[in-house]
Amino acid sequence: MKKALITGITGQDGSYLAELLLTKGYEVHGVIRRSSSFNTGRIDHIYADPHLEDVRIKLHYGDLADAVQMVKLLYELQPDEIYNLGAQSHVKVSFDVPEYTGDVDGLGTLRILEAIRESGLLRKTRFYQASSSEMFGKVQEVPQTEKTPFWPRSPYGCAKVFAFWLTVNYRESYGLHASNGILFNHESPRRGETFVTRKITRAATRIRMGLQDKLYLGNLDAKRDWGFAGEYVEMMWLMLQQDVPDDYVVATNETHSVREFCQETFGLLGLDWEKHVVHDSRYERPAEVDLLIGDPIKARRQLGWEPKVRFKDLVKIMVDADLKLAEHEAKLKSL
Ligand code: NDP
Ligand code: GDR
Repeated sequence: MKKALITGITGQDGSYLAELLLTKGYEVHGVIRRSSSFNTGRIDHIYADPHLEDVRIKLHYGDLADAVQMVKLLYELQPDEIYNLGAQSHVKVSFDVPEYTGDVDGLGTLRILEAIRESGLLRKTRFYQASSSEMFGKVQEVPQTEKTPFWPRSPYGCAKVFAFWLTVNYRESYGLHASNGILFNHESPRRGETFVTRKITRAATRIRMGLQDKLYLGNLDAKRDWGFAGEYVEMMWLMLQQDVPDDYVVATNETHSVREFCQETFGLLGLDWEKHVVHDSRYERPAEVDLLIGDPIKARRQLGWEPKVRFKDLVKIMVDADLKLAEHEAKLKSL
């Protein structure tokens, strides 16, 4: 039975990836942070009591800021595959906590790579790094490919560039099977509620149910290549099944503005977005990434991967899920 370790298992992608690996017969280990309130909501449905027999999902306390624990964990587990998804993943927040973001997203990756070396796993373990389209930043080429130069526009983007090159460097220096997935924005009903897509679908459905009236947003002109998280995690796994490690863009090759996301969402609910969306400059960033659109042709040609969920399908999936949540909230309120 193959053993995988996921950092960031409690996040959006970690939860989908854990599901996928369990269906493929893996023993799945996840690193979770100690928190004063429960932070395992996204994986509760797959979590099993460790007292039961044949449990294939196991959680370990740890933190990407803690190198010693990482070495201990790798030494103990000897995983076949490591998926490094843990991160302070909010771009705007990275301007507020740049040092922390650099520590966790940048140095945190280095800590895992060194832990692999330190625990003698360079020949055994395969490594996936959650790289990001944010690394492209300032528009230099459209669409963006694996060859497009990086020009990050946030502390988050800078930290991810550092982690990207470290991953390449450990591949070239030590022969580690290490790959970068350069993933463009991907969303789902499990998306954190402060990212713009989920913020919009949550607010619009609550407005539909009479639970709120306004939605405060920043820059509506930014364009993103939005895909569905559930199918992007398949690419993470596929990359580690190849004989040769490599870096791949994962995207839909379709781009839409935040404004269009609003129009589509409110439209599905029979609402006029312009009556509810209010500009608030606090949600703008000191430097913005204006246009992202990725060309996933390498992923299609070499790994046979192609996204099926398009922009409108994605909005519908998210609206349907959040409408159920809002209906439930409205019901509770009326009791
Ligand atoms: P989320 O923010 O949903 O999840 C982040 C995960 O990282 C959570 O499990 C979080 O734990 C964990 N984490 C945060 N800080 C630490 C730390 N110091 N030590 C250990 N774990 C930590 O992100 P996504 O699932 O959306 O993204 C997964 C990865 O992919 C991230 O690295 C992100 O930067 C990257 N990425 C995401 C894209 C997207 O569009 N979603 C696109 C490209 C890259 P907790 O639950 O306790 O907060
Ligand atoms: P992004 O996602 O920064 O692309 O990073 P986010 O959803 O936060 O922003 C997308 C765009 O929407 C604009 N925007 C707002 N954003 C937020 N969060 N809140 C608002 O109120 C708002 N109003 C307008 C932003 O300015 C931006 O242009 C995501 C994260 O998942 C990263 O971890 C990942 O690496 C990249 O996607 C690819």
